[in-house]
Amino acid sequence: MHHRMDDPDKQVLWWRAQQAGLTRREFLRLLGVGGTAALLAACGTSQSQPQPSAPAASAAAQKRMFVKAEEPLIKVFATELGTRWDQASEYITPIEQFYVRNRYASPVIEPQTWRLKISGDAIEQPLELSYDDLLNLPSRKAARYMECFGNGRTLNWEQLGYDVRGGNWGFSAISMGEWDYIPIGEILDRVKVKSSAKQLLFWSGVDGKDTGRPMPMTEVLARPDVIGLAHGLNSRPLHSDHGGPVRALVPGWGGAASVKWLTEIRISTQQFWTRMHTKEEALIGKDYAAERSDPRDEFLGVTPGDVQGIGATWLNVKSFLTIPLVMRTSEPPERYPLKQGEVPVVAAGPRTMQGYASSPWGVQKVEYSVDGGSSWQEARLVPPGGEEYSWVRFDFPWDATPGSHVLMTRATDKKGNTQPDTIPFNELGILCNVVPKFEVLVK
Ligand SMILES: Nc1nc2c(c(=O)[nH]1)N[C@H]1C(S)=C(S)[C@@H](COP(=O)(O)O)O[C@H]1N2
Ligand SMILES: [Mo]
Repeated sequence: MHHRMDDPDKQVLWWRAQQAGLTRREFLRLLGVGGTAALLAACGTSQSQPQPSAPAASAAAQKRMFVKAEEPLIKVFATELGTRWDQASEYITPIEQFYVRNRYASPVIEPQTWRLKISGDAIEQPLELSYDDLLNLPSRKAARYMECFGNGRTLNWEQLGYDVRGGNWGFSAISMGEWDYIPIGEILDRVKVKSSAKQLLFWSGVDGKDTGRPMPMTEVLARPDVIGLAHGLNSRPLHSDHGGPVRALVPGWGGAASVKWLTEIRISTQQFWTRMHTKEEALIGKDYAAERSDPRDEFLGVTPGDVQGIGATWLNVKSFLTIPLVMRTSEPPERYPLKQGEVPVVAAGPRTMQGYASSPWGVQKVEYSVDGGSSWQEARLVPPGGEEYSWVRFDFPWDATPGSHVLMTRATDKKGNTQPDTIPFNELGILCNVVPKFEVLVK
């Protein structure tokens, strides 16, 4: 059904082609007609792009985890790349800087072999779509942020003293994309969903055998135009690292709901349990009574014993400055701009501080404190943004005087939620949206 491009040289070529804005079809045509030389000519030959690995390297060493170049990003884990949020300034995150959260290596799937199967006991009309079939459906374009449930986990260790498990993302697991997507409503209309439908499962199983997660049908039906199947990112065919050729897009929910390399949708009268909403991406702790499974439910790669908490769904209101967080208690990831315990240094004098704030419901205001939380003022919101499912940039003037300072930001969303100073403990440290404290040394 799919084809993995295991040849690393071909992967690099495909990566280059995508950076150059070539479609998969153009890429294959050029490769077929003129070989590597024709392709490189079409892509240009920028030296900043990765070179094919040395032929002497072993097959295992050649296995690439990502299609795009890792170097511009922070390496949080072997399969996780974080955005350099301290360098961010744009509203739409460039693909080169867009965070990647994988459990396995990114598979490269050729659109012409890709199929989407829609089945289940709660539809009347099972359906199978090719890439062309999908692209023939009405498509929409929208700017939406993607955020991992683990974004901000660092604050558990650094500010709350909580001993949690998971990647040390800082604020590197949030990015803003401009997506082309087919609204899920288009699919639902065609398969004729029965009123008995209880859950919709987005499934891949292509990157590894156990990737996918369900949503309650009520949640899907509440937003048939917003939830969708994304095939484009930043006006290019969806990049392989971000789930190309097609991924689920569930704005407002943590990234885990937006299943990449989508191959299957199942709409069922029963409930599904997957790793991506039970032992991972779940609120687990004494403040969260675990969900209950039924023996008749379908367990995909997990057992009833893995249902340990509450599968995380909606994101919450957050904000951060474009300054690296000091990591004292936790160990900084690879290529993090600061060493453990190191404090960022800025020059004394008047300056403009910048940041980003996000919420599924849109950001209403951002307050800041430059005196460790004694006094607060309102920051200026920088258009565009601030609507539902989008982030917004903000800035404020600061006259930096020599010495140590703690800067804080506190966003309030359009639903009236304000970032708290603390949250109850959860084992995976997810959805940590406490008011962040940024230490800086002014010299
Ligand atoms: N098939 C598959 N889909 C997946 C994942 C994965 O590991 N496999 N990771 C999820 C998680 S946890 C997040 S945060 C988002 C990240 O999307 P991005 O890599 O495009 O930023 O993809 C989600 N979809
Ligand atoms: Mo995630």
